[in-house]
Formats: sequence, C-alpha cells, structure tokens
Amino acid sequence: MSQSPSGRAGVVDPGTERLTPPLHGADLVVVANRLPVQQTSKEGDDEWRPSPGGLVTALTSMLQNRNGLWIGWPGGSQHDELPETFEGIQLRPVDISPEEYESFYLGFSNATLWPLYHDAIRAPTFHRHWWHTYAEVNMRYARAAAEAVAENGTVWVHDYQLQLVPQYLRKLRPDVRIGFFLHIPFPPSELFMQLPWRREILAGLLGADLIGFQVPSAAANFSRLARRITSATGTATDLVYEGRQIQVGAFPISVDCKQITAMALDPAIRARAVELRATLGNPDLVLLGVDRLDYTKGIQQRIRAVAELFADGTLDPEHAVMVQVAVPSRESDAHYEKERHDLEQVVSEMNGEHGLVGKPVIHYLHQNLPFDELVALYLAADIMLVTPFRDGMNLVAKEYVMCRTDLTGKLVLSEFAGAASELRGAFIINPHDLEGIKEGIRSALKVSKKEGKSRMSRMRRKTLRRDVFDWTNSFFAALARPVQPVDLETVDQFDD
Ligand code: GDG
Repeated sequence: MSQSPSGRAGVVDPGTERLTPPLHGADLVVVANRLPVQQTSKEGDDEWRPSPGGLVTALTSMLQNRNGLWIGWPGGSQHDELPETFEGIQLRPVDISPEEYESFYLGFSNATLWPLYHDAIRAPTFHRHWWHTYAEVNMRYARAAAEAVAENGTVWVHDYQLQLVPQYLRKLRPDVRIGFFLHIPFPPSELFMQLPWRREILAGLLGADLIGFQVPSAAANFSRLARRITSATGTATDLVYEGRQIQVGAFPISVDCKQITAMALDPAIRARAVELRATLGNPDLVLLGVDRLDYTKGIQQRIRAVAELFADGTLDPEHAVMVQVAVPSRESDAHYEKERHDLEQVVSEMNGEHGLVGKPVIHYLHQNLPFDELVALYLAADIMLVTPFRDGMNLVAKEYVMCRTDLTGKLVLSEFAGAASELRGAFIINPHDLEGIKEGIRSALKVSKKEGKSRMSRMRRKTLRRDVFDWTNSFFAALARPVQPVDLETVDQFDD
C-alpha cells in the first residue's frame, strides 16, 4: 500500500493512475459491503440464496433493467462456488482476509464509525491500524468497481463501511457518475470532530456526484462539516468541491409495500398469527419488539418500561405478554456480548418478578426467524415497540405499519429513529426517558378505536406513498440529473 506523503492519514493514495474503461463493462454497478446472496447449508449441500430484505429486491430489480453488476463481500472465506450471476445480474466478489475482517469490519466500521455515528452511546474506539485497513479495503472495492463499470457508466456505493470508495473511484475513473447512500445517521459536528480521520472521510464522500442520507438533518450535518473542514463551498443541498458540483439530499428508505401487504393477507400467515396468539395463551394484549441485538436499539430500556408497567398494575400478567425477537448480530464484539448479557439479565428479572407459573410475561427469542414468521408476529401484536436511541430509519416500524391492513395495532416509536419524521401517527417517545416510554405505552393502551385507526391509516398512507422501489428510482433520477456548469462567482456560503 502506498500512503499519503504525510503518513498521518494513512490513506491509500491512488496517485495518478487512470484505468481504461473495460470493453464490455456494466452500465450500472452497485457497491455494498455484502453481495446480495448468502451461502446456506442444507442437508450438507451448500446453496447460494438471495439475502433477505426489500433493499436487495429493489436494487436487484433496478440492476436487472440496466445491465447491472453488484460488487461485495460474499461472506466467509470459501466462495469458489459463488455463481457468476444471480437473477440476471453479475456478481463480483471482493476478498477480505480474516485479519482484514477484524480491522476493517469489526474494528473501524463497527467499533469506530458505528458508535460514533449513533450518538456515541458506546465510546468509539480509534486505532490507526484499523484505519489503514479500512482505507486499503475501500481501495479494493473502488478498484473492483473501476474495472467493472462501462465508460460513462454509473456506480452506486452503499453505507458507512465504504465512505472512501467515491474518492478513490473518481481518481481511477473520472468518466463515471458516482452516487453514495448512507443507511445510518450522519452525526453532528460535536461528535464527528472526534474522528482523527474526519477530513479524509469527508473527502472520500465528496468524490461522489450525489450523497444521499435518510433524513434532511443528516444531510445538513454533512454539508456543514464539509464546508467547515474541507474546501467545499455552497449550500446545504449543492456543494462545489474541487471544481465539481455535488448534490446532497435526503432519500428516506422504505420497504417493499406490495410484498409485505400480500404476506399480511396470506391466509396461511394469518392462521399462523392466530396460532401464535393461542400459544401465548390468547392474552388481551401482545406487545412486540423486533431488532438486531444492538446497543443502539434501546431494547433494555423498553423492557424495563414494560416491567414497570407490570409492577404498577397497568399491565396484568394474566392478560398481557411481551415478545422480544433479538436477532444475533456482531457477536464477536465485546460491546455486543455485554449487551446480550445485560439484556438477558433484564428479561430474566422481568419474568422472575412478574411471571406466573406457565405464564412468562416476556418471551425472548435470540434467533433469526424466517420473514413469514416475523410477519405473523407483526399480525399478532397489538402494540409494536420501536425504541432506538438513534437509528438511520428503522424498517421494522414501516414493516409493522404495512402489515396492519385492517388499521388495528399501535406503534410506539422513538423520536430518534429516522422513521419518526414520516410516521407521525405513532406514539412518539424519548427512549432515554423511562417514564416517557411508559407514558407512550399507556397512551397507546388508552387510545380510542377510532383514533387508533386514524393514526394507523395516516401512517399507512405515508408509507404507501413511497416504497423501496420509489426510493431507488428517486435516488437514481437525482443521480442522472445533468450536472450544471459551476459558476464559482455565484456560489453562496450556506448560512447556518
Ligand atoms: C440499517 C440501519 C436502516 C429483523 N429480525 C429479523 C429480520 N429482521 C429484518 C427486519 C428489517 C431488518 O431486519 C432490520 O432493519 P432496520 O432498519 O430495523 O435496522 P438495521 O439492521 O440496523 O439497518 C437502519 C436500514 O439499515 C436500511 O437503510 O433503516 O436505520 O441501522 O427489515 O425485517 N428478518 C428476518 N428474521 C428476523 O428474525 N428474516
């Protein structure tokens, strides 16, 4: 690896190397940490299956229509069997060694950037060798994209693991149009300024023509920082950097509304929802939480709040029950291990103190469930609890809303989830305020049938207006917008 002359930043220097566009390059390339397929072992046979989720479906369908290719890590170390194409799109694997996985993924991505970008609710860890590997691995993704994309083609880079890719790619292939979307929050300057490599990360992102965020405040945080610590000028939505015009904006992600609605109306899944309620003892009230087991999601806080509602008699263990699904995530990180330990302690205390023989007050599943089962749970739940301390969007909230076709069900939602700016029919709470969470649940319990339906209908209308396909289309349309010639004389400084 060659490094910047100062050596301070440790950024890979792409130098002046330019790559010639390939003869049969792809018109559109998606670059993401992971490929859209994952290896599953069934009866001893390895099989590659699409990774679950609306994002993969939407991006795949966009790539199918545009001679597309997806670059990403296939997971694990053995991927000899990786298919060259998947549902009509080409796959290009990026190799990551176990040591790089430690530094690039578990280290810089998930122990530096993830906590820093989520309000530093766990102290971010800064290590120079993690940063060096992050830069090297980003260069590998950029090079793979540069070697794959057609002349004047388009590359769409995703998420916090790959923030240096736009700059590296632009150096290698200046002819290419580059979009970047950040799925997680972008922090305010008070936090971002902690990052020893803040200038390098901003310069990395500024290699793109369009930089998209989940919510306008994240976009504003970015533009303000770019103008403060790089040579970028301009407004919150239009920056000028190194003679290029860059669009910055909010593109709130969504779910596949049609698919989820169809599943929610599927008789077999509805029957499963009825069966789940029966298994829970046909209680009057089912409360539900569904999250990756992550310290940002506020799972313990919500369970404590529900436990206090059992303690003060608002909830009766004979008639109310909570289900918490916590999908295993990043298990080799000490913060996550501790979060699981503490969470399981809280679950056990709640059952110990409020459960009855044969009637636990909380059912806790540390498992990855099939999506059908998740939909059945959404259908079975009267109140959905989504209480992250900070979340880019939170798709669980939107999935729940899309499942409630009969307008029943209430959503208690953190004001710090991106989804809160759209789902105004939710009972909005501050997850740091235990009394506030309890009050939100109490309000959801008390609300009249009529008002409950009108709240749900409002949230459904809002979600239906923009599904995940509209999201990809609107991002792509903005990226394709012709670049205006830059008139440096008329570029105003944005007024904070
Ligand atoms: C990041 C940002 C942003 C959950 N349990 C199971 C399961 N899930 C699925 C849900 C949902 C997805 O996982 C979780 O998405 P979220 O948006 O809630 O959260 P993150 O994983 O943190 O995602 C977030 C998102 O990116 C997209 O931009 O909204 O803010 O943090 O789709 O359904 N799926 C299955 N079994 C489970 O047990 N099959």
